[in-house]
Parts: sequence; structure tokens; C-alpha cells
Amino acid sequence: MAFDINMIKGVYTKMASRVDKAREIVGKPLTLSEKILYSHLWDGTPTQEFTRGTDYVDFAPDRIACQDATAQMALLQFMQAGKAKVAVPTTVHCDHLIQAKEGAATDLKHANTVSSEVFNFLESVSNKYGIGFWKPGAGIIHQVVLENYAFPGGMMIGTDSHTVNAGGLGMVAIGVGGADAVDVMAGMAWELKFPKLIGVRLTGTLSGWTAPKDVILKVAEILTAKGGTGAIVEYFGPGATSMSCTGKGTICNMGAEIGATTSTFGYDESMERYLRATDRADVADAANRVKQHLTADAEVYANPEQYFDQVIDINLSELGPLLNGPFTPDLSTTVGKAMTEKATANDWPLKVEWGLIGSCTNSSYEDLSRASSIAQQALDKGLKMKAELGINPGSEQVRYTAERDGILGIFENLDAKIFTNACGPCIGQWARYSDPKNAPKNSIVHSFNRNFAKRADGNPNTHAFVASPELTAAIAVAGRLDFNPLIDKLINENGEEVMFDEPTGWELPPKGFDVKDNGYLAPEEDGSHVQVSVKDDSERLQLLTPFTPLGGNISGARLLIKAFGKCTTDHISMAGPWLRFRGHLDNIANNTLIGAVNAFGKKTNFVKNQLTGEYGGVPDVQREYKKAGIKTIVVGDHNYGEGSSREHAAMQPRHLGVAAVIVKSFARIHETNLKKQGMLGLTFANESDYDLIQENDTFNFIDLNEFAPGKQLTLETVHEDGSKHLIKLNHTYNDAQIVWYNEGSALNLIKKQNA
Ligand code: MIC
Ligand code: SF4
Repeated sequence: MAFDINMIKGVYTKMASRVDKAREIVGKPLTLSEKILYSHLWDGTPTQEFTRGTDYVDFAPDRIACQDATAQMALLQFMQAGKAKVAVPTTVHCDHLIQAKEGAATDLKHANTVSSEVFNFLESVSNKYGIGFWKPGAGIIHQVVLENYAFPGGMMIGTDSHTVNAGGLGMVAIGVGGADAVDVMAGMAWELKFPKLIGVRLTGTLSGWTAPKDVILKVAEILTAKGGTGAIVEYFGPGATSMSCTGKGTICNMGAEIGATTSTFGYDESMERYLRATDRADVADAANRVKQHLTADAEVYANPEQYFDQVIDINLSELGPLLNGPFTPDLSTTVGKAMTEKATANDWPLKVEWGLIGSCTNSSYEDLSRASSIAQQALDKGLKMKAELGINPGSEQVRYTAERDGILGIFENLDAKIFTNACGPCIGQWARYSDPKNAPKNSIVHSFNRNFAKRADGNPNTHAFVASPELTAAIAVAGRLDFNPLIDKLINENGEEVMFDEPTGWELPPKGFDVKDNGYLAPEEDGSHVQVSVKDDSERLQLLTPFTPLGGNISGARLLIKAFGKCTTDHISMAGPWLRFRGHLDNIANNTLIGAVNAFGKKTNFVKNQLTGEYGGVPDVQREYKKAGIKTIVVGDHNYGEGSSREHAAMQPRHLGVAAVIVKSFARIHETNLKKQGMLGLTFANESDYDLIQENDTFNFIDLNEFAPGKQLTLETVHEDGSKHLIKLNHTYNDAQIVWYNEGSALNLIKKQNA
């Protein structure tokens, strides 16, 4: 039986009348995305039409999921909110804080030792406030959610950008910062700008070496890393219904890499099969009764151009296996010759050192079984592995079942390392080198979603390429980046030429899923007696103190850094070794912006301290400004804050005294995170004004005391020679968000309201 089945049935009971009302108001057939959005309005039954890409709307999500690295800050904030229990079903998943080194048994034991303080904190807070707790080793949040909690037509938020994975089961599932989750946990509405809608029509069928991963790698190439910003991507067409549910999850998962708010698919038989296989026949039965509301109206998919803001066509029959990378997930290359040419021209190492299969994106039973069919062929055909292979199963249920069915055994016969059911190498928790900074240039291929510099192993010289699990396996056997399994031959141990046959696999385990201990801990009915303790001298956890409002008069501010080029959340608040400080704001603040490239001098973590004229690390220089009582600004390029939902990327600069982040454009979650923490997140009205900012400038906000929705702000930039420029800045703050700014943070406001 499914968790929270009554909540799910409740959503379905209300759905019909709300969808009908929305259709009447909008005056035309509805997409699936609109049906879910309009049936989850905070105010209940729809009464007005919302303008896509413009209107801020209050929603009532059905559930929340948090992972250990972001849950710490989210729960530290929730503890301040003054509530006894979470208002909607919520879960916490321990998956990010587990290193991949020796293999699951040793690594998990190690994590349980070094991070016990954090795991115990999360467990006791969960128990106290009625939150479901998934222990370390239970699996990666998004696979566990897909297997247990996601349901067609539902709306959820999660403190992780890949929460969108649940779109594979027909949800609108959105990644948010912890402060957004706190609103919903505290029983308040959740605000989102009504998204634009991108339709992707999938025709043809996947076959041979082409996998769902290739669909999203193609979409990433078409839309680029910011092309989905502010939009929900809705997939449909015969190619969509012919794909497995977990395959759909893969596609939705990597929607985060194009900046999409989320992605989703209409309810179909693959989803019903998956629900039944994962012991949720009750959800499938309930969904079947409201089937027509769990997909778009027929007219929409027949004439998508009339209903979506943009339509993209992909013929799966013409799609081939792709490799995206290095350093960005939207740089696509077809396998084989095209890769030989590109890699040679760009000096990417053609030799592949590692193949890694797993992450929340591609760690389902189907993924492992298809990759294992390649591994089995390598064994059968006498091929020796040229690269090393590592596997992270997505959940204990997948792992247990895959082990029972001999799938893990096949990988082990190739000497693959089976790591914990956790994020591991996907988030820099890969103990690959003792000195990553000075590690050699190399290439790796993985089935993960992100491949920013240093992401997997901390080595800036690792060129990571993203591919399907089956292609990752084949390339790991061949050891070459430009191996094309469709046509290339390999030489086996007997000196014979052999070729791979096409990968095969099981959508779902033929003998059903099984698991002994899934790693779940239910909270007590009444957790009020549970004591949560945070030690004063803890390195890992620190209770929060409220931020002071920045006020309506900021002048004499200095430039902390003008970031050059890509500045993702990994550049602003690096993961890997820093994950250990995710619950301690002052300690993690020591990594603030250390990965960002300073536009002046093009170095990382090297900025001018205007007070002394000397150069130093970003956090150190910023602490000097803070000590001197001087506010600072950070300047950035396009899509600033792309990547993760981690609100640390906003809280750290805020904690250190940065007042404003001024960029050409923002990634959605990061922009909201800045607002929530009571900071100024602003964009240049004229992008070229970015070029006006000089290293020694001083900044005065001229009209901040008139901060109002839709009204530009003016920044006076005083250059070293005394000359000045007035720079116009845009913002997207609405009335409520300006109140957050005025209060010092959204949390300060909640506290006030609950006092
Ligand atoms: C990631 O994939 O970058 C993470 C780690 O899962 C993040 C969350 C985090 O920073 O903790 C995400 O995607 O939101
Ligand atoms: Fe974990 Fe990687 Fe998925 Fe983020 S993208 S949740 S780090 S597996």
C-alpha cells in the first residue's frame, strides 16, 4: 500500500471540479501542466486565469522531500518557525553525505561514523515534527520518491533541484530552496511565477542503443542550459507513451539542466505498471478513475502549437546515442567520428579512465539491467575492461532486487565497484584522489546529470561526459571516448575482433521488486517530547540567528567580486568536501564564491580588498568588509546561480554581509533564494552595463527607499577617477517579497506571524 493514500485520494476527489472550472475560465482545452497547477491553487477552486511567465500564484503542494545536505538548513529554519508538526507529508533522505571510495559496506559504515552527528540531528528533528526519515543507504531521494511517493497529477516541492524527477510519474514536482519548503511545512502557501509551457512531441520509438537519456541530452542541446527557464516542459506523443516510467523520470530529472521549472508526462500504462510493481495498486486504481484529468485534453496534443508557448519535435527513431560535455550538460556530440574530431580539436583526452553508472537520474532497475547486458557481453566475448566501472544503485529496493537477479554479480565479475545507494561521485563525494587539485587531465563518462568542472572528483582537469547507462558501460569496456558501439569492433583477449550486440533489459523486474530493510523510519505519532540538541561547539551544526534587515539606504558599498562567465551554485558554494558544513552557516561561509572566476585577473578566489589594496580569498576579504561595517555587491553574468537548489549560495553571502547580487540573468531557484534571505537579487536593465563595473568602484543605491514591484532601481557607480555612471536595474520582487526584504528574511516574517 502507498504512503499517504488518503491524501492522494483527496487530491483526486477535488480534481474534476477544479479542472472543469479552470477550463471554463481559461476558455480552451488544458495541458496537463495547467490541470495540475490549477487544481493545486492555495485558494482552492480557480476563479481567474493566470498569465504565464508573469503572475505570481500561491499554490498548495501535496508533499515535500528534503535530502540531507539541504535538509539541515531547511530544518534549522523550520525549528525557528514555531510549529509543532509539519503541515503536509514530508520526508528526509540521507544520500548526499556518503562518500564513494572502497565500496558500499565500508563507505556506509564510514559515513555513519563521520556524519553521525548530522544524521542523528536529522533523525530526531524528523521524529519530533512528524517527518518520514530515510536512513543513510536507503537510497537517493529522487529514486526513493519515485518508488514510494510520487503520484500522477500531484504537486510536490523538494529541497533539491532534481525533485523534478517525479515528473516521470506525472507530477508537477519542483525544486526549491529550504526556505520555500519551510513555508509549506509551516502551513503556508507556496509561491511560484505561473510558468510558461514548452511542449515536446516525441514521435517514433526508442530502439537499439538509444535511451531516454538521449532524449534529454538532445533537448539540452536544443534548449541549452537556460532555455527552459521559467517553463514547464510537457512531453507527449507516441514516443512518450512507449517509454518506461523510470525512463520518463530520467528525462524529467535532467530538465533541471536546462533550467526548466519542471517537466512532466501524462498518465499512461507505463506509469500504471510502475505503480503496481512498486506496491501501489491503490494509487493506480485511484488514478485510473480520474484518468482523463491526468493528461492533457486531446485537442492539446493534436494541435500543440495552439496551447504551448513553444513546441519541439523529436523523432526517437532518428535519435542516436549522445555524449554531452565536458563541463556543461548541454554540449552534445554523437558517438564515434564526431567525437574523435571534437575531442582532437579541443584537446579532450580520448582515453576514458572511469565509467560511472547511477545518480538519481539513471539508477533504476531498468538502467542497471540494460547496462548489465553490456557487461555480460563483455564477459561472454572475452573483453577486458579498459576503464574502471563504478555503480551507485538508486535505492535499497533496486539494489536488493538487482542483486537477487544476478545483475550486480555481472558487474562484480568485471571488477566493478558497487558503491552505496547514494549520490556519491555525482556530488563530489568520490574519494578518487588524495590531492584532487593537482590531479592529472583525464576523461570520464557517467550517467549522471551534471558535469560542471570538479563536480565528481574535485579535479579541475577531469573532463566528464554524460551518457546513458548502457553507453557508459560500453565506453568503460572500450576505454575510448569516441567508441561507437553501433559500428566499432573491439579486440578481445584471444586477439579476435568482436562487436557488442544491442543492449537489452527489463523495464521492471520479472520476479517483482523485493527488499529486506528499505531503510525507512516512521516518525512517532506525537513527537513533542523529542529533544533536538545542537552542541555549541559543533563543527557541523549551528543554530541560526535572524538576519538584520539591509534597509532602504545602501551607499558606499564595495565590489566583492565581478564573476566572469559561468557561475553556478557549485562556484558559489562548492559541494564535495564542503558538504560536511551544510548545517553550520559560519563554517560553510568559508567557501563563499571561491570557485567563481574574478573578471579582473581571471583567477579564482583572488579579489582585491579595497580597504588595504591587497588581494586575498573571497571569504577572507568579505569578512574584512563585514568587520569594517561596509556592505558589498556581487556582479555576475548570465544564468547566475544555475544548478543546485542549495540556499547556502544565498545564505552565505548574506551571512557575510553582501547586500546585493547584480547579474545579467538569474537561475530561478537561486533568485528566489536570495529574495527569501532578504537580499537584493537584481538584473542589469542593459546587459552591457556589466562592462561598466570596475574593480575599485563604490556603489550607492539612489532610490532603494522607493523599492516597489515593477519599478526599476538605480545604482550610482562611482569609479576610482571620480567619474560616475547611473545604472538601471530590474527586479522581479512583488509586494510580499519586498516585505521579506524589509523584514530581513522570509523566515523573520514567519516568526513574527507565529509569535
Ligand atoms: C546537486 O545535484 O547539485 C545537489 C547536490 O543535489 C543539489 C542540492 C544541494 O546542493 O544540496 C541540487 O541539485 O539541488
Ligand atoms: Fe544526488 Fe547527484 Fe541527484 Fe543531486 S544530482 S540528488 S547529487 S544523485
